[in-house]
Amino acid sequence: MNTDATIFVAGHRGLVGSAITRALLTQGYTNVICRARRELDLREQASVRAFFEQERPDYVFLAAAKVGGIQANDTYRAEFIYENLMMQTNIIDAAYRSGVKRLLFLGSSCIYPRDCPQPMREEYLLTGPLESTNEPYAVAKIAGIKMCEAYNAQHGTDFVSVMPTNLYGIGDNFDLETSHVLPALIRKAHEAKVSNAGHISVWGTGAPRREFLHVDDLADACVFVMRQSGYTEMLNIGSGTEVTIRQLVELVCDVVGYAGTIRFDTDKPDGTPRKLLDSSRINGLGWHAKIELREGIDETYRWFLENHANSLKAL
Ligand code: GFB
Repeated sequence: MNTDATIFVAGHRGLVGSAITRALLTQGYTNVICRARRELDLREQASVRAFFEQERPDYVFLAAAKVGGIQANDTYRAEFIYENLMMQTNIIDAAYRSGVKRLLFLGSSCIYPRDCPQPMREEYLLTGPLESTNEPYAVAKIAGIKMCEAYNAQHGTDFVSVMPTNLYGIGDNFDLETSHVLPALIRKAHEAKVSNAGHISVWGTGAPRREFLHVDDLADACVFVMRQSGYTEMLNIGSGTEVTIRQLVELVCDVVGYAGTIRFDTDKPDGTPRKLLDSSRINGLGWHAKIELREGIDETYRWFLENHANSLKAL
């Protein structure tokens, strides 16, 4: 991927797309193109085709997606399957038609069966039933992976899919209803500290285990994979660092400086009991995560303080 190649980052305002854009600019890529939602509705096939015909990008990072935490996935089931299928289908097909050199599709670790053997290897895809809270999202992501594979097989394209583990970092969504666990805990602990509240409420039992990866590590991995021209095997991208939700709350409270009580709200779902990726395939290609969990949470909290702490009501 030459530094003057035309690179389209779909979803450049999201957690992942903004991190990929930052990584590309930092690494000297000079021709990164992005479109705001009001300029290009990725759910509209004709608009997406016209955009690709006109701009003729060489490389595409497909990071546009409707995403959210366990509750958002479970509540907006129709939107999660419809919007993701539409956006990714339009982009993958338009990329083929306009002769894109290489496309990288962002999947998710929730594509693997709910009760998958751990750590989860790429070949465990479609070997068992999915977790119900995020099944519509997972089905859309599986369709994207299979579409890339089918286009490679029939049309000889160079499309690759990556499966990140649970992500966090700067640019995250801190809305308590729709966010993932890590930004939610940062906000809850911060608000409790500021208001001297005696406890914070955490969803579920605290027993589920999750692996967390800083989004800047993911962005670095995505650029790395994009450079592996001709490599089309699906790749897990994880940090190898797994914690229980209880351990995560304790870590976040420590970073934020909140010493109150933690209450578990067991009316809220736990979701998948454990989701640890086997990342040996990408590690074998020479990529490894670098950002430690504590260091990443500390940085994310500082970003939250600078960008959100004074305007929480507006979130
Ligand atoms: O991050 P999270 O929403 O994603 O939740 P999933 C992880 C765990 O943290 C669950 C618990 O067991 C939650 O019950 N949790 C505790 C909380 N307190 C909170 C809180 O205040 N907010 C949230 N959100 N969780 C999503 C999938 O699943 O992960 C998506 O629904 C996607 O499809 C994404 O794959 C990476 O790991 O459970």
